[in-house]
Amino acid sequence: MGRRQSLIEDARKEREAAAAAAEAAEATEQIVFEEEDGKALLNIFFTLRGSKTTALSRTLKVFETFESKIHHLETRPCRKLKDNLEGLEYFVRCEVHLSDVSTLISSVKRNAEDVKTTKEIKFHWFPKKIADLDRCHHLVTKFDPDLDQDHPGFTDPVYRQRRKMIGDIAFGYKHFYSVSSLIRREVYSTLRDLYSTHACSEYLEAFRLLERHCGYSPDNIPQLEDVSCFLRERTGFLLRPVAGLLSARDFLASLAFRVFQCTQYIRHASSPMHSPEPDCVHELLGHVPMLADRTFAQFSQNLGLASLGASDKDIEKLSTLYWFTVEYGLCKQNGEVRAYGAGLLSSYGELVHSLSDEPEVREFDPETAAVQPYQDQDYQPVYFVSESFSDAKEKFRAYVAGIKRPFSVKYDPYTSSVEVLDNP
Ligand code: HBI
Ligand code: FE
Repeated sequence: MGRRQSLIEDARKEREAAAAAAEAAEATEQIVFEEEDGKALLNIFFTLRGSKTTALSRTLKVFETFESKIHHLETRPCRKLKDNLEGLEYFVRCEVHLSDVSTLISSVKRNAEDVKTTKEIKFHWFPKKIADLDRCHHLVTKFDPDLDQDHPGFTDPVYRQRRKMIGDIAFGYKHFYSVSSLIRREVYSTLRDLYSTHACSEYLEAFRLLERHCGYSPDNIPQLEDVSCFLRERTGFLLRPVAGLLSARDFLASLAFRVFQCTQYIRHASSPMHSPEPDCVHELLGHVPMLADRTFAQFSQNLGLASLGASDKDIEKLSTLYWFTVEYGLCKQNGEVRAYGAGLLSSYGELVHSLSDEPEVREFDPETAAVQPYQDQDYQPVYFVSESFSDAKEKFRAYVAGIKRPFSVKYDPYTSSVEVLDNP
């Protein structure tokens, strides 16, 4: 069969399948995942019995009124219905805003007969299995030393070239591969001195183990592979290299699979205590120890699962929640406030600031934290303090139940994949 012939054949099969689905049930719903959300693809079948010219134009007017995009329109012989004098059936495939679907259908029903519909809802594509994370690699150019004039390495071509080389290695990474990384002695020792008085107990325990088993020390270069193996044994989390700041959607999606996307280049030597973008100091000293805690790991994965296929608005809220918990969270411990956020534990200045009298500290509440404005240029003016990780996890569970998604996802740890379940 020639290519054109096979395309025609495919199109015919597709229409027949759509027609069969419409026969089986009126307004059946099927979820397809695409790049855009808030839109539905409708297949509408109808016949016309009145004066056919006005009936047709009135029916087509409905599609115009709802500004639907018509993908396909055809007529075909239909002899099934005895009182169908015209002997034709109409088939329209169109794209329409989700909120207009039911009004559009009822408007068509007022003008046409034997209306049958099937609906597909378009949602953002999201990874279904761990290897799909190879496609979650969309970088955000903000803070990139090649483009951001304020980046400490902007005027240093040698730094930029090395940063690019490490980034390219990460970019070429396919699931399961390893590269090495560095921690600078100065940062390591300075931060380490603060941990016993500023970090939460879960962090301190994991940090001790990382020093004992994974080569965390002021003078050593921990291997990503070693750290990843350590985390796998503790909580099943894996590290995979990434070339820079990822889009929030891709970054959160990987958490759903207990994968943490980890940068490997290090901050510019001119500012050892600060990096505008995530670097290996931030990942290894900030995130890794916390990911070794079971409850915190579960909380992180739940954030990721809630993000799969979510609308852009909900991604924004979830990433703000991530900011005030995983990055800048505080928690109560034995009557004291301690830090668990990676942004705090990897920044000497802000770690001290967060536990001083300066910032405002509020009780953690997901509804509030999800919409709290934040900035990524200076210390936070507001922090949220959780009673415990279990408490934060429970509160987050209640919050997620309020996010509208017409499907639910279930993680299968045996296959590292998510099952998508249609909600009835
Ligand atoms: N990308 N590589 C990387 N590392 C992060 O920590 C990170 C990210 N993208 C977005 C992000 N963090 C968060 O600020 C949230 O938007 C999820
Ligand atoms: Fe981070």
